[in-house]
Amino acid sequence: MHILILGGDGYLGWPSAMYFSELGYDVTVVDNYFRRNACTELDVGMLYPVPTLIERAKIWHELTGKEIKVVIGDLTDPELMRSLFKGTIAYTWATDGTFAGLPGTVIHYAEQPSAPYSLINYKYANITISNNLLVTNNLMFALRDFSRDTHVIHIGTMGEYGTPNIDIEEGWLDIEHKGRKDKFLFPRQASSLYHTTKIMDTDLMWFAVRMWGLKITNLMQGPVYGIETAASRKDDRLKTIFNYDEIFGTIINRFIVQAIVDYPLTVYGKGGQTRGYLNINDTLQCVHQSEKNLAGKGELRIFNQIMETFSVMDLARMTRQVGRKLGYDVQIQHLENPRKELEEHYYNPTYQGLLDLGVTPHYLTEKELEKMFRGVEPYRNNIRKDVIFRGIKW
Ligand code: USQ
Repeated sequence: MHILILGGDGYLGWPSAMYFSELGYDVTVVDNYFRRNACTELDVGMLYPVPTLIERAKIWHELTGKEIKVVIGDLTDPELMRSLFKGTIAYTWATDGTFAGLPGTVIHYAEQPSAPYSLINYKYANITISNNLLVTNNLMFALRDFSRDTHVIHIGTMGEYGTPNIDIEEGWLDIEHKGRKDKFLFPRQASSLYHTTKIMDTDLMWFAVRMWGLKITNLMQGPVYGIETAASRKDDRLKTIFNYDEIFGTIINRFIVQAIVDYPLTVYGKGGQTRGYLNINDTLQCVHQSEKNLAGKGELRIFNQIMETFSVMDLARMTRQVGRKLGYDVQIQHLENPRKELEEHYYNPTYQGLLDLGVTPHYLTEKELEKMFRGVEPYRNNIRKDVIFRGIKW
């Protein structure tokens, strides 16, 4: 019952830590504050200040009596990664400093997650490539050398597939070629450098599964939205990092913030770009079900982690409708698209695997959108219009 969360300070990492701790798991989180430091360096603003990971673990301990052990450190350093499995790790904060033991599951969120960040210039491209690939490779070798039975849950992205003109399967595709059949990873064609590093992650993990019999679940996630989880309702200081800027904010979270400050909704190009979306609470469910029903030895299991699909214009219209009901004068603007992507395309992904494991979807209803407006409103005075759109070009 020991879960190790790499990237435990992030938008999904911290809510996952509280979720599993609440369920009675022993949880260790590792983070080097990459996201926070990048937000400071790029001056992107955040909806509200968030206590450090150590402060949050202490608050959690005071409120629940449960301990989330914290390691502050950079997982691109192979020795740090290896120490988490060798038992030589010194915790940065823990009430009990003895080694928590080999983890049954590692959840790997420790990646630079933003497509625009990866395309600011060659420097940010290189940071994205080196961070994401080194962390994944360090994890693969640490498991090979110390803990081949640990199950890995890696957060991949639907963006690995791009927008092909055929149905998207869950990770794999059966091919018949010149009368012979085989199964291959579904063709990947990412439209950002960040998404390309996720393709390379998948290839590193597939190699490790074939060579060393590791057990890996790769969750191909779409853009996540939401601000509250059950655990964060205990205390505002436990709320997750919430970005609404062009670099780290994802579209639904951005649109809600824009509507609240009368900033016309930033639809890039025609707005026919269609993606699969999910609520942050469903990410937690998906990760939990993947943890309970683990991948087999020598298996790279892939699920598409989305609950429904929308176009950018669908989202803009829904936000406008709910915003207007709440008294906001929401306008929609079509900006020249800073990205290179199809603005009208076929999109038909399969996403049955996680539902079959028992995940119950929360859909993006008007009520859900209204809850998000209510969650953001108290912080409206913190919202900076200057970070909403800067136009980072692909
Ligand atoms: N978009 C707009 N206006 C905006 C922001 C985005 O029209 O103000 C459009 C984008 O052009 C894109 C779509 O909305 O077509 C989604 O953009 P996004 O910024 O919400 O998401 P994306 O850059 O694709 O990346 C996010 C997460 C990433 C995750 C990915 C899943 O940051 O970590 O991997 O969603 S997916 O999109 O399925 O690849």
